[in-house]
Amino acid sequence: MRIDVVSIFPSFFDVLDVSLLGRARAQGLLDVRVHDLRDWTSDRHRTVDDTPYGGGAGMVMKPEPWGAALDDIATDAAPGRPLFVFPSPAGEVFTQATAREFVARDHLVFGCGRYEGIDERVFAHAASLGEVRLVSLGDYVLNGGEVAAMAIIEAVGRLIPGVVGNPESLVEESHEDGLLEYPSYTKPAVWRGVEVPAVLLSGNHAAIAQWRRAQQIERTKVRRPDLRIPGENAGEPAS
Ligand code: 6GU
Repeated sequence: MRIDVVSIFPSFFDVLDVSLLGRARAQGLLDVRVHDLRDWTSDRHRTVDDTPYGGGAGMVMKPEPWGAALDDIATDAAPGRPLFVFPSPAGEVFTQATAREFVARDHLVFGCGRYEGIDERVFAHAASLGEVRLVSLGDYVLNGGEVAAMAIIEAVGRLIPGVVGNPESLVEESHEDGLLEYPSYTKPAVWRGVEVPAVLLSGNHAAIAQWRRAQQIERTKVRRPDLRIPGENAGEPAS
């Protein structure tokens, strides 16, 4: 998979060299290229922002550098039209289902906005070069798209076959089955006076699976009442 990132702070992405994704890049499973938006400016000050039409606080990212950057990256890249991902608190919420959609693509291009956002016309232009998604991490505000893009790249990157060593660890985790993950324990069996739940030491695999499922359902109900429990009717109490 090819991923291009456009940002005015390319060094945010230095950490892509470490851990699982760093190894995936070294192995050629993931081709990530980070670009400085200012390389597509043409004035002496390398200006990327300007005041908003209509007034208001803050600055807006100018369309010209973005247009030039996206044109170059779309034509340079692998065959097929890219998926442009613009992290934005005004976007659709990014979920594990979104990550699975994105990993099916050959080429992702992340456009990281700062300030009050990017001139709206840039999104329409990107849509002429490929598909466009505006994606939010959740209902809070970050200073720019970089940290969100990192999170999305990690969530998508670990779904590429071969990136995560044991593929079973991909299915047995929070959100893959619509539920939060069950609690985990390791040795010692008693730590600071607290015992590991006895069922986990029983060797009874059916009982363990049943206990884990019940734990998943219980903690999902308590911690995430907004999530549907698979097999239960929405909003109705179990009869
Ligand atoms: Cl994707 N961007 C920004 N700037 N803030 C956010 C976000 C994204 N998701 C949550 N907050």
